[in-house]
Amino acid sequence: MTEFYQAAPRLQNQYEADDLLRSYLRWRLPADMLVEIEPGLHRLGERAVTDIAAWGDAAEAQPPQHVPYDPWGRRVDDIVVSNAWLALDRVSAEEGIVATAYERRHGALSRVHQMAKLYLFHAPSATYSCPLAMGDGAARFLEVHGGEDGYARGLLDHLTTRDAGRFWTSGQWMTERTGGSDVSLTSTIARWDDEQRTHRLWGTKWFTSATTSQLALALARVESAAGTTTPGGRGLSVFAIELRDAAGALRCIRVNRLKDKLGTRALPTAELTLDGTPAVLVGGEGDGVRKISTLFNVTRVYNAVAAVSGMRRAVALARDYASRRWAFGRPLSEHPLHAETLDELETRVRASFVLAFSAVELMGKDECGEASDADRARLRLLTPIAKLYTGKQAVVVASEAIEAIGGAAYIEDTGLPRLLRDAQVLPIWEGTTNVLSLDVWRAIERTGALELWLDDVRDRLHLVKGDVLRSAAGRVSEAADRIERFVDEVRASDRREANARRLAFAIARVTAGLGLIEHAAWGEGHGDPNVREAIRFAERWVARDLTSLAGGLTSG
Ligand code: MFK
Repeated sequence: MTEFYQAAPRLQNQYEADDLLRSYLRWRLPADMLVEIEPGLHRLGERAVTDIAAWGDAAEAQPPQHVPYDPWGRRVDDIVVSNAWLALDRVSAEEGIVATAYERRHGALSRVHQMAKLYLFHAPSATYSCPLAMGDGAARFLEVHGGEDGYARGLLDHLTTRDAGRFWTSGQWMTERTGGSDVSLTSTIARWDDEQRTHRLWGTKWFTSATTSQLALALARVESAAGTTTPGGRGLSVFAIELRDAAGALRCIRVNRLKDKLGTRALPTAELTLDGTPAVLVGGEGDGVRKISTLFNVTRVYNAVAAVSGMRRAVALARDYASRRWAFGRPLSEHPLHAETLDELETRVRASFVLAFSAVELMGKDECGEASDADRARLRLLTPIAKLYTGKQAVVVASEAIEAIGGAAYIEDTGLPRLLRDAQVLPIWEGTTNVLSLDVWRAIERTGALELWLDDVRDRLHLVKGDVLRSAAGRVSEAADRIERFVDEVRASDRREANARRLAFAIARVTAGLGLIEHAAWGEGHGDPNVREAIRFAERWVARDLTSLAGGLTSG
């Protein structure tokens, strides 16, 4: 009798296997643009299961090491990373994972193209997407706040090139021991060095991801000649730091230690002491929190796309495994309850995808000067919403996908536990769910974003055709009405903070429902090959996630 060995889950080309991504791109992009960019997406989809995946696995297996001293006792603070991590840097430059957004070959839709690349790249990359996110955010910061300054332009060029030899990523040094969420407590000081004609920074940065980046944007408090500083977020300014000198040595920066994290183990995250680090003020003095929000709004959208990318991979693995694993006389995929579980996961992936890409589309318009005031307000609203909602979904989906595979997925050398470990950071960094829920209120109260969002939802629902989808659109409309009444109730009771998360989740669910229905309606009107699935999952979302919302949103 031959012994039984279970076949492992396997992945195909992740572009070709992703019906939703392909159908979404057919929907949103002009046909000639799609023809032009598809070969690159096919290639990246293949690399996502071959060389990039192999480098990601190797980088995970060989995490970064901190070498504080050289053999002769000199403090060097080397961070030794694997060759695989370096290869991921090279490939991300060559594939234009950041550059595509700044070349703007297709105007505002370049962002959609670039985020489609990120979506394929993130999951197998051992979170190399993190330095890319911060580099992209820094690039956008320099575009917006750097003006025509030659120094800022030079940095921007490094961050957005496809030339691997010149390509830089960036850190985002905000978090200090006093806290991650309350950035206004930042205590790093910037003093002007008149002799060297530069600022120098003194302080401790507590959570600096990707310390191998060449650049960082850091918050610090400028000290006056009299030795005084201005407290709060308004007293902060943004500084560009080039981390290393020409010989590769850190410039007045000490690495206290690398963080021992639950996940993202290939990513060198450090605690740093800034000990007179030369730094260039960018964007003028003061109002640092507001200014650096240009950066973190980009990384928040990255976070959302990365969350969907991780979910897609988890579900693809669980689905493949369900066809290979037999139990009780048939493949798992043929057990109705297992199939139902996978459908539930697919629904969450799809809803998260359309939500994340609704923010991506608005971001592209904003960057290309094509956004109206209403678009900008909706972007301001949907950025934290997309981030917070998809971050939470990513953990749920990874956990359920691991359970669907079973005990093997709990075993380290299958590589599958990483799905869950790496998902857990997504609701934490770049603003936790609660902090972002409060940011949603900030957007609503300061920009009138809710009313503009409601107008947009209602206008778009009117355009949905087809009997089946009209009825689903009616449910979305009821849920939107319910949100409007809920906000009135919350404002009247002045319990904004306690209700912030409920509101944010409700807006996320309606935005996702609208996107799923619009996509399905487009598919119906254009005979898209994936229309049946698009309708099925849109209806499922509306029936399950929106029907309860219309009746069940009560303020606490
Ligand atoms: C794969 C994906 C990888 C992603 C990369 C991950 C790398 C990981 C690195 C990190 O995690 S870095 C740490 C990230 N930390 C955060 O995201 C901080 C979370 N905390 C917040 O977001 C707080 O809401 C905030 C620090 C912004 C609160 O600060 P304040 O000073 O109490 O806020 P305030 O006074 O409300 O806002 C100051 C100004 O900024 C206001 O403008 P005005 O002065 O004109 O009134 C705000 O409107 C503006 N502002 C705040 N948030 C904004 C914003 N503007 C636009 N967009 C926003 N999101």
